[in-house]
Amino acid sequence: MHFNEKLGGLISAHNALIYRKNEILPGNGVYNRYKYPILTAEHAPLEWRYDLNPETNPFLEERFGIHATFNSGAILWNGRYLLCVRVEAADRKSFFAMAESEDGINGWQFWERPLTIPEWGEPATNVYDMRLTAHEDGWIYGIFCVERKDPNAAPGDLSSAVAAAGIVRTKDFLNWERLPDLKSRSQQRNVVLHPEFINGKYALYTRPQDGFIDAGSGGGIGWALIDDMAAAEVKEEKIINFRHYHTIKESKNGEGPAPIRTSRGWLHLAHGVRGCASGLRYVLYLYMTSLEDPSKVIAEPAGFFMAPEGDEYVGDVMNVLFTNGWIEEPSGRVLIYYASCDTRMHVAESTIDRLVDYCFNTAPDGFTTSDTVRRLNALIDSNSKLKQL
Ligand code: M1P
Repeated sequence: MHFNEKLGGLISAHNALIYRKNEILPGNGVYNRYKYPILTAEHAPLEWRYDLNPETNPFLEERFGIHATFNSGAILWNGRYLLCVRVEAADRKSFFAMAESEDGINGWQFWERPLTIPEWGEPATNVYDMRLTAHEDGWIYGIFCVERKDPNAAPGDLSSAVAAAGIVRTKDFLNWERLPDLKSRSQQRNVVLHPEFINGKYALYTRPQDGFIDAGSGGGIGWALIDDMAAAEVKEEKIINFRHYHTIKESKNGEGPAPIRTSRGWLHLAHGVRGCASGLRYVLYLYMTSLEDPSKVIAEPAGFFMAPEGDEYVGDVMNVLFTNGWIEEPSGRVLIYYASCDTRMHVAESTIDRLVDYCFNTAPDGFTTSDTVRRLNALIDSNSKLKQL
């Protein structure tokens, strides 16, 4: 086939993918998924993947492999729906790229170039999972995982790594100021900035971990107050959302995006991890903390809020839902951006009212089978008293 014909085919297929209209699916009352993933590797611009010059690429071969588009920070910024996407190249390195949509659901397209994030200290081997927080100090902060090879790894150990929290800030998503990495006694991943000052200080949700993979003695999602984001240091850290034996978060958990202020408390979205025969299973859960003291949990429904379904089970890292972005619209609609299997991005929608109702009116975990049966019987009992059933 002639070069131009081949290129025409690529362009039409790419446009068809980007402009495919998404469809809302029936839900469980709490949220609704949308049918199609909103960003996949195939959404990456053709200019990123192909040398489009027939003289240097007569076979129109892909020259730069994009492998996955996942774990995206999200923000509604001056009426614009933006994602800060974790894009993974075929060489396994992740980088960040902004994508934009007119309505938060359809037509997601990457900006022309990926983000160039300045280095701090020893250059990172990999960076990923940026959480965006529009802070009341006027900056938009991005906190992300910075991965470097473990300097203490034994000779021949080519997989041990160290995770730290990298920090950047911006006012336009084009120019990023790099601040020093978060100083912490432990490794850190899934660090998120609270949007408001707490007693004049910045507040971070942390996730202390003993090793690169294992949370170990890190008991769950932590909370630390920080004097200065330009010299951020975890001096004191307390666990506010604990892991528990035989729950969806017995192995690990981590804050998702920055929490949303509601009239009844701060609404939080997080991920929980447990082990099973097929490896680690990542699901999403919700909890609420007090407006007076955002480090105090006031509601947490038992179990998961969202878990992989259908095609979402399959991908690079199976059985994983992960989130680090959501958007609250002025109408109260909430768009939840989540990734499946470290492979692709999806969107689900709900409202603040529905999510808060779910948090306060779904019973908390009782940690035993008998308590689960008691909760189920309580629901059946109250339904049996209804005349219409
Ligand atoms: O592969 C699943 C997820 O694993 C990590 O999450 P956590 O730190 O909780 O284990 C992260 O690397 C995340 O990017 C990834 O999606």
